[in-house]
Amino acid sequence: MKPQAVIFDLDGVVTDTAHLHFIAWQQVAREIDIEIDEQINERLKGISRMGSLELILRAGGAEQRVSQQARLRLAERKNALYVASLKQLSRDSVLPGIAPLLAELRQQKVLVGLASVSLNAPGILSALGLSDRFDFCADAGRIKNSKPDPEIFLAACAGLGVRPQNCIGIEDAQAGIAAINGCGMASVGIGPRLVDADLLLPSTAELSWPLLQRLSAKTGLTGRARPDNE
Ligand code: B16
Ligand code: MG
Repeated sequence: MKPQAVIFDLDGVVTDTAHLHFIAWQQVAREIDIEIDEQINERLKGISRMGSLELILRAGGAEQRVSQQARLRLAERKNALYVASLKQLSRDSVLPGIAPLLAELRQQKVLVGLASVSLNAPGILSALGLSDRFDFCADAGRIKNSKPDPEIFLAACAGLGVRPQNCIGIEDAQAGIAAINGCGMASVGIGPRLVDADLLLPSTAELSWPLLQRLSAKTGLTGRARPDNE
């Protein structure tokens, strides 16, 4: 049994940009006297830009004192810092195991999708030299709800023309695992602190086509219930 498609998260799965998000948010948060730590950063993974800012303001008890206009300026400033830091990305920034897996999936005629809520995803894929490796990238600009809502994964499935129940999703964030499970795909979690994934791996280096095939057989892929009316 093989999946119709494998759908990848970007930050933390294809490349490690989570620490670049963190450095940019840390700098912006300090400007409004908020200190953020790695624990907060963990909660920002898979959450949209404005959603991340709201979480930071809440954590710093600053929701009341920062106006909507100031929030937009802070989000813009964070993005400018983040985009500047993306200049350091190159083909060498692709995480271990990803390039061989993408090549194997193409050889196996399994479709490849991207489900990132980052508005910078197209630029990042291009910097990594991977733009032509994905059959469809969901457009984060058209998504109303970021992860844990399944919307971005459902958009990737729709763009690829596949049923979620026949696909595997790969994520490094707990919110992302919830999104994958929520649309009935089989889930692969990358990293030490995740729970609830059908397959948990310590890092992307352990990803392989035989493992994904085994996961397809184990989950039966089509045997999952979907919460909506499909
Ligand atoms: P941007 P993913 C997410 O990407 C990041 O995990 C999250 O930390 C970030 O806030 C979000 O993208 C939005 O990114 O500000 O570039 O639009 O994990 O879904 O690939
Ligand atoms: Mg991620």
